Amino acid sequence: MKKVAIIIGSDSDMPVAEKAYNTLKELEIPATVHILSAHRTPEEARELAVNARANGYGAIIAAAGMAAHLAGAIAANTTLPVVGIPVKSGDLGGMDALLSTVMMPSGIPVATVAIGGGVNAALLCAQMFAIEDEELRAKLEKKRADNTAAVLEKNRAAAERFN
Ligand code: RP5
Repeated sequence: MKKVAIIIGSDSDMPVAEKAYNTLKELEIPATVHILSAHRTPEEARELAVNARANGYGAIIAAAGMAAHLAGAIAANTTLPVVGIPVKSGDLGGMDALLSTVMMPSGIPVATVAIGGGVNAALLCAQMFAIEDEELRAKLEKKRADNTAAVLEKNRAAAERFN
């Protein structure tokens, strides 16, 4: 199976990377984590993106905060799908990173998830891989069914207590 590269702009973004990594692991999708910045290590970030397809990756998750150009800079150097995660960091609570990540000009797409949305970033990669992988599709369907059952159980408990 193809791998997913999770790139974070700083080690302070690690909690978001862990959410994505753990979700991918749960689905048995191979993933690697890299601390590379579009402004602090631009050459190394570019190199990862340029070589990602040849190195067995099928998608890249890029998470960064503040003036978050990491996902766009990675996307500029690969035609693999890039999922961007805006990270809450600094004085603007993640709005800065959200707008920087989501507002990509035409030609270089970044599929942006919610601020801190590590789980959804991983699930989006899994859903792309599952287009041609029946086993993975079944795992995703089971995960959704489990989530549904958990919510309905909470609903039953709430009804017992209040209704
Ligand atoms: C961004 O600036 C990083 O992605 C991080 O979210 C933010 C702050 O970085 P540190 O100062 O914590 O290294 O480049």
